Amino acid sequence: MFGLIGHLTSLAHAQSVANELGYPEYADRGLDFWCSAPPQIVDTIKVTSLTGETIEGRYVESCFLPEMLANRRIKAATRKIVNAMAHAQKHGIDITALGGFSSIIFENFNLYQIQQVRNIKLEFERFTTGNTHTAYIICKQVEQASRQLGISLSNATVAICGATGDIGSGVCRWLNARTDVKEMLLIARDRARLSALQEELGRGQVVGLEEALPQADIIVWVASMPKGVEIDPNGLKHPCLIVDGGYPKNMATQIQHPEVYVLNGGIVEHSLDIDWRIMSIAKMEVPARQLFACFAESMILEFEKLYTNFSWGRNQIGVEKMEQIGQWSVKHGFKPLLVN
Ligand code: NDP
Ligand code: OCD
Repeated sequence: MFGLIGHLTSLAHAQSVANELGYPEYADRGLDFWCSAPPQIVDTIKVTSLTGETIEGRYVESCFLPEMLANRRIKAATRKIVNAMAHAQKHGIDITALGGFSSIIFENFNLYQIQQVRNIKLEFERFTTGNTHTAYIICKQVEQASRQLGISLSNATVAICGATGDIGSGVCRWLNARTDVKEMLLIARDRARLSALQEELGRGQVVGLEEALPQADIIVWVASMPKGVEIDPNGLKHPCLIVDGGYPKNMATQIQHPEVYVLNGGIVEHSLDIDWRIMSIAKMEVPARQLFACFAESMILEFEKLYTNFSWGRNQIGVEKMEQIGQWSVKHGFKPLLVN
């Protein structure tokens, strides 16, 4: 059985969907309440591969909210993640993806140290960040959507916001090794990590966001920001392809410009309908078929009977593993979401 650990994007989002899912007692409660709420299994899922095999999974809501980080409720945030992991393990889930901020919190706050959660000793090999598949799908979106829009990678400048992150560094490695992209602009806050990445790649310009945006034909957003930023589409190149892989979205507003194309980044579409209800809450356009690539990674590992933390640790996503998960992704019927 596979599992997905996820969370909602804001307190307002959580309050608005709790009723709909049959949790009226959560609907009008504030951040303090969510800080003490236990994890819940809120969905049972069935997915069928193109090979014909059907697998079953569970969605575990951790009750983490990004406001916990913004309000420095760090202890609550970390407890949410380890409690959700213990919950998944207690329910016999073999391989669980740590969606959105779950893996970021796990790594940033070194939660390896909290292996014992009440009577459960966490077996970390039962969890995967899902980031290898996410990085692979974002790269395929860049390659295929740029072709749809007539942007040639060999003439293109690609800005990667969150370049030094787990997904961002995987994307940079792929663009460097597997494409002929003309220029890469590397964006993040920590200069030392940017220099280390630049040295590893042997290329790429380290620039600030303001300087990068007007130069970029393609912008990949994979920064771990609890709230999105506003950008002015008139200050971008036209055409410009934006692949927003953040969860919550890195861009705060819906961009309305005829030559700026915004793609939901790190999203796959499955070839067959999936029996679940969570993706309508996550506001997918086609909720029966579209899902986060990190979640798809745990499904793929279950289909392949690979009960191991395929994606783990930080900044170790290499192109060979991306290629491997990519082959399995195609085999089981997942496709990157492209421009309509
Ligand atoms: P990491 O924490 O590993 O990396 C985050 C990156 O963002 C770092 O480079 C960090 O560098 C940078 N960053 C953070 N804040 C800012 C900022 N204000 N301005 C510029 N750069 C910033 O995160 P992941 O790679 O694991 O995840 C990245 C995003 O992808 C998250 O939003 C996550 O929720 C989402 N995600 C999406 C998935 C999907 O299936 N679509 C799956 C998993 C994750 P620095 O701190 O130096 O600025
Ligand atoms: C990307 O990084 C993946 C993160 C994905 C998060 C998925 C969100 C799914 C939304 C469904 C959640 C329903 C929870 C309702 C909570 C009610 C109270 C227990």
